[in-house]
Amino acid sequence: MATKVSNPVESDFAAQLREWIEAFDDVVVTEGPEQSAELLTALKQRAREAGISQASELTTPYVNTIPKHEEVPYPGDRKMERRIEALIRWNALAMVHGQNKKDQGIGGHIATYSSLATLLEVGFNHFFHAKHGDQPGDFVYFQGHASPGIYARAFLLGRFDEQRVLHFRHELRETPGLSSYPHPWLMPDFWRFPTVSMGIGPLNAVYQARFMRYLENRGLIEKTPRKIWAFVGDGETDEVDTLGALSLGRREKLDNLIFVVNCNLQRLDGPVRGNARIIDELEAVFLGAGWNVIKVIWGSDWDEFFERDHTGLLLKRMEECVDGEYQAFKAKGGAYIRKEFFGKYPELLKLVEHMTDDEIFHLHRGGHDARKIYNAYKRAVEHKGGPTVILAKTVKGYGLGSTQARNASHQEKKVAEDALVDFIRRYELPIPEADARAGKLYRPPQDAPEMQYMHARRQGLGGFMPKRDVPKIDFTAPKLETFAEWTGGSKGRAVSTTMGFVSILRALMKDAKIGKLIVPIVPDEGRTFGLESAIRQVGIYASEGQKYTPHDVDMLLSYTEKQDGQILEEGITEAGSMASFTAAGTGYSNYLVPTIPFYMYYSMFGFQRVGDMMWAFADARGKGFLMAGTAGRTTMTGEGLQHQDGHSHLLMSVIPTCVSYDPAYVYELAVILQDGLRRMYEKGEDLFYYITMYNEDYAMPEMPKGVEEGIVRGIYRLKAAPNGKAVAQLFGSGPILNEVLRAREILAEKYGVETDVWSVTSYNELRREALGVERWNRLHPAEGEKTPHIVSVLAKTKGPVIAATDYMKAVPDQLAPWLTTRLVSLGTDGFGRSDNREHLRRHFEVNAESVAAATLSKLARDGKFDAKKAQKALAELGVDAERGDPAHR
Ligand SMILES: Cc1ncc(C[n+]2csc(CCOP(=O)(O)OP(=O)(O)O)c2C)c(N)n1
Ligand SMILES: [Mg+2]
Repeated sequence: MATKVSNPVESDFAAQLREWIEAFDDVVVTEGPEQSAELLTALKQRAREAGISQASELTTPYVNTIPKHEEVPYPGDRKMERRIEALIRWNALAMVHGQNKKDQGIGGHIATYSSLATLLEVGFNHFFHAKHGDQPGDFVYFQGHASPGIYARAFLLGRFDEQRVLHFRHELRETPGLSSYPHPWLMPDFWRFPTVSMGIGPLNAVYQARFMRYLENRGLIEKTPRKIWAFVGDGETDEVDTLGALSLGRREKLDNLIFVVNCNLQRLDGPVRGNARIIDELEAVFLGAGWNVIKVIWGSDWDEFFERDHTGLLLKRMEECVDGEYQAFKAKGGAYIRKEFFGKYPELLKLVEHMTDDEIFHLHRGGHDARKIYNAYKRAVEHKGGPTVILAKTVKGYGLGSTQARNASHQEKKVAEDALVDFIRRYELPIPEADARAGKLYRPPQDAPEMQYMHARRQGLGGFMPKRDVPKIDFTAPKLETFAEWTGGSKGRAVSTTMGFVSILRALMKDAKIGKLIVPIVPDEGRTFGLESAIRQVGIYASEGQKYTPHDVDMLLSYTEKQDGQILEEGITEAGSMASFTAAGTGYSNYLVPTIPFYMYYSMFGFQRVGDMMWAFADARGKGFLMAGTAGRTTMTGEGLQHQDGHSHLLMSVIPTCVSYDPAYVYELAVILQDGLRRMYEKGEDLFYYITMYNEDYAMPEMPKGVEEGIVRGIYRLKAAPNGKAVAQLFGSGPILNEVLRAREILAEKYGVETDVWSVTSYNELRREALGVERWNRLHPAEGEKTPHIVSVLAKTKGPVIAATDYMKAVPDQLAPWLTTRLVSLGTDGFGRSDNREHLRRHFEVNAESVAAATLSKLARDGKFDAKKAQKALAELGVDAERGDPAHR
């Protein structure tokens, strides 16, 4: 029987293969690794040319990317830095531990920082530049859960006094506290980037890097070698947000961007990839996305083993082990590692025969080795042409004794007192045992050598970090008069509020002073909003310009991409667009350039898709305009259930700094935009605006006199019944205001019922004001009662309030506490449908007929209109009283 080996063809081939391998080995020995790699690349290229395809290799051996012989020596005083790191670790530990002893369950994290400390310290001592001159320094997105370490460092540097640190997670006491995580809203002088919601930090970092280039290419900031560092958890990489925008980094050649993934192999519940190796998986993902990948897996103490291991057996053993095993090694100690890791092969056991179990246990991982980290950072900083990721292997809960590398380590807040004593002994900290047991903070005097070293390193790099300081913005908003074209009405021409907005936007971009600060952002919906003219006017930003002649070059509104283009056309990514909005909306604080973003999108794909990012935007004190197009559940026709938004105003009402409006007319929009520019940029209020825009065309009236204040406060009377004879008050917003106006005519003409019509531009703002007044009244029972705006506005009016909106009934219902028995809300509760406006509005009972019918019905209930006549009117108006409720259909 012929075996494979006896097959003459195959054995010939096997011999050939052997020859090739021997020849290659020769090259490796004589020419070295770089030339060998070059040879392989050349061979691969040849194979491609010959049409031979081969599976692409996206993981490299499980060793450090930078070989020892390419390393540069460490420039810092390692002994000193180790001591500083120990002091920081101690204070972070003492802070969290102490706080939980004092206030059980207050929380805090130590295991994350324990794994990250050296990765951060090398950065703080040698890489992270603070602001220099008028340029902000590097940006660092810290892993949110590592904040105790950042606080401990700031404490050592004297940035916080002891009292402040003792109020970690006690933010509501007399002494100012420290927020749990990075929150610029809560600590505006300290934190810049909210990162604690997993995935948002890395995504924002990618777009921040791109936005930095955008500002450079548009001449708004100088080109600098500044970097953006994002520290990311390995568990965090499971969030789609974390990895979703990697290709942008490559496409835009963002060599100002560095990710450091803290691969401590664990997340909250257990291992990130128990049955595999997360570093291999991430290497493939990042390499595939075109990033420069630097693996920092093994510490310097492993170098010697690699040198002594001539057979490749050590690497083989490393590649046999999965992360679940690597975690167990660090949890179970040196004897276990000797037996289970080295013990598998007698040759490997020999490598460590001269070492004690304790020495074996303390063999370092790359992410705890400052020299390895330094070399990786240096390469990352010097790398040109694209972003870099450093995959650093660490140990979760490093140095925390029995907490280290345990599945539960993420949630450990307290450490056994013996472990605390153990800690100070191991790191030789001059803390009395009793103080250690009590978890007391320890800060050497500021003239101690450690402190001086820390200060000197930071001074050399520009100063403290993190730090957020925002000088007053010098900005004057254009006066309302400059918007005359839009407050003057459309002179009978039917236009939509969206069209009105685009023409305002175009005018703003032409403004000599603020035009260049405008940043229009759009996720592939430019044409939906009629942005073609703006595209031609200012161009789409393209870092490499336009390398092709667009097919529509001969047309007036051709697709124009420019290196200094102004529009950020993000493609179909609401999350990416929101990240750009975040970068631009915080430009005033991060670059000292008050960029004014206008992010235009389908309102349905707003908060419900990227709400967490909007929340982070508010936390970051972002400013700007969210322009929600194709709004309304009945105004957006044809597209149906997944597109028709009847609830975003409710969703946006939850964000405290979001001011939201639902304007009906272009003049309202103009007033709101002007007021927004004034409040956010001129007055410096930390707000952002949510404005719904519609695509229904109708003639835009001229602005009546004296309504400006009403528009921004949320309500004004648009039409008053003659001689104050109104028996009901009709509220309308957005295009439904037109239905309400028609209802007014029906009521007057057919039923002799006179009404006032009010335009309600913001129920959210009216409610907020009323809540504020009500609270004041509650807290001052002995003083004269104040009146909420909505109550004073309606004080002299008679009859019920019938409020109709293209949003859910809950939107007007927000005023119910102050309108007691007066309010009837008509809204669009229920699933959307594809149909035209007429049918949609009849279905949701927000058309003029439904508004009129509801008014008569309420008047009847109130005894002001004959009930039988009201019932008859319903039929006359085509309102089917027995039809199913659209809220449930
Ligand atoms: C969006 C989101 N989901 C869940 C959490 C809760 N959470 C906080 S830390 C954590 C585990 C983090 O693991 P990893 O990213 O590996 O960081 P490590 O602490 O291990 O460095 C989880 C699930 C969160 N903060 N954000
Ligand atoms: Mg982790």
